[in-house]
Amino acid sequence: MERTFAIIKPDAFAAGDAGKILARIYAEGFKVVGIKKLYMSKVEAEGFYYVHKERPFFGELTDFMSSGPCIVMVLEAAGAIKKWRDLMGATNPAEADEGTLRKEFGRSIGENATHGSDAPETAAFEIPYFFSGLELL
Ligand code: FUP
Repeated sequence: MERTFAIIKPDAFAAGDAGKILARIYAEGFKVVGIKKLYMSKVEAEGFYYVHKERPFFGELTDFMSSGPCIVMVLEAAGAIKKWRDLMGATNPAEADEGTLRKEFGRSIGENATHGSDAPETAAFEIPYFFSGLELL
């Protein structure tokens, strides 16, 4: 079993799509090991996305991620990292396959409804950024 880190981003949370996205998560067979709503500060968003700090969209990205509440999760499944990224679809909703979460719920390349770790090392940073061991029992 593998664990990945996932976010229902502020656009999807504000639109009332969190329940539908969670239903898909369960339907696809993930175990929800950790889940909580939080309202990230700008500084917390900058820390989370520090790998992108030199990218031109960093300011816009961290403004958006701190613009409203989101839901952060730890999901478990066989091959969870790839399985969750496949379910999310391409970064840009306009390029995402039919049936993916970003196709159905994303608005733009920036406001794309969901986040998921892209590799085991990323998950190993992202999970403890938001969850303590006690929250994942
Ligand atoms: P992903 O792993 O699919 O979330 O995509 P990236 O790690 O490349 O980008 C992280 C986030 O930055 C995306 F979810 C949205 C934002 N982004 C932009 O706003 N503009 C871009 O051109 C690329 C990414």
